[in-house]
Amino acid sequence: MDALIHAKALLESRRPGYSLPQGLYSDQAIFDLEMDMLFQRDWLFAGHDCEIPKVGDYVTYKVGSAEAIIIRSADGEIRAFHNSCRHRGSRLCQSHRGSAPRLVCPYHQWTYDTEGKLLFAREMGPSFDPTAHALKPVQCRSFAGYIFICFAEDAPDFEAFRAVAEPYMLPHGLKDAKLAHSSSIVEAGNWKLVWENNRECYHCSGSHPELCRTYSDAPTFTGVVGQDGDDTLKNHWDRCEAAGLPSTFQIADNNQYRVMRVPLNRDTESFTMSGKPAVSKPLGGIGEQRIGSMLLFHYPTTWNHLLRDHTVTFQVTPIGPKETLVTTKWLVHKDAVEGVDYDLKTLTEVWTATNDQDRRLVEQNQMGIDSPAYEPGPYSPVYEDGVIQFVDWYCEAFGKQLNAASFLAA
Ligand code: 3BY
Ligand code: FES
Ligand code: FE
Repeated sequence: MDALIHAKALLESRRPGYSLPQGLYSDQAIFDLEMDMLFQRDWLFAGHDCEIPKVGDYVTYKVGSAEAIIIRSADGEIRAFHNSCRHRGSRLCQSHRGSAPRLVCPYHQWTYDTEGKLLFAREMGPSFDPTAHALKPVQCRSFAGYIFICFAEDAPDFEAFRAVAEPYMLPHGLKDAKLAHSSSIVEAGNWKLVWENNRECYHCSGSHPELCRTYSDAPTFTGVVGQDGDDTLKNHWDRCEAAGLPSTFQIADNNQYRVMRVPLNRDTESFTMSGKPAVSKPLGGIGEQRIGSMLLFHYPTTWNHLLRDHTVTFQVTPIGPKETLVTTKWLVHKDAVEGVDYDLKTLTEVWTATNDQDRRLVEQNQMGIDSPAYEPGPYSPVYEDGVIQFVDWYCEAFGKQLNAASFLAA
């Protein structure tokens, strides 16, 4: 209860249009509440269909105390379960990815099928009912090659997001993708600082020489204000929509997600040093050239760039109040062959460099916020409206959960 009161007081003390009070970026108690009340109650991006193509392939995904096993079941469906054995609760899958026809608990070998049913439990006596000890399901949805899960039984609506995003994503053919490369970096900063940094390009010209070859730092491209009055965007949308690609700016009523297609600089086509495509066998078979990037974000776990030749996806996983895992995945056509259709360095070098530059920015931001001199500072209304929008979403979503919890506790 003390933590609840503390969190509410911090949220109430924040000044709109300003960075957050220090405690929201650094306190363990706040972090624990965020995991329980935000991350474990909302839809989270957990991976891609193409990472688990065969029956029994699985990945695990952990936020706070909750961990899911996301597995391809025998019927071809993707399902998710809590990674906790129904015997005495041991973690069942102990590596981040794997493949198994059955899930066998390492502790006493209770054995489950790919649909979570308990198949085998040794010497449990005549009254033992295996059907009462299936793995606990985690809600799971997959569309356009993306998997989202929700740990809460009363998950919020997912369909409105799907209805908006799916038409933008389907032309990119991610059901026929493969994972060309994945990178995981741990940034010594709060997860909200990772997001704040992502939601503006105010820092781009000073920090991202490689990315700036192809990605414009125009506030209308990264932010959420002024898109309809931007002729460059409008011309791009008109051309792409005429080619059958949904492109216009759309944002959720509750601010949680946004989609939009943006052009890349001049005649460039992909996030490479030359601006030329990195992959000669494009995803989705889109005929139109120079379609730029389809930008998708969904708070609190993912931002994405869907290009013509490949897709780059980003996953934000908080580890502690000052530690965040950022996982980047490069997806290419499943038949594209490394060394023939693409070169891995050419494909990955721009974002590998950009991620490292962003990691440093986030870490330095955290260190400065930890200073006794820190006080919340103003966001640029021109370049940082996307950050304001993120912070507003966070304060509203977290505040709502805190209010509901204190109502229940009263
Ligand atoms: O990944 C992105 O979309 C953002 C846009 C601006 C900064 N960052 C690179
Ligand atoms: Fe899993 Fe005992 S805890 S079999
Ligand atoms: Fe950046």
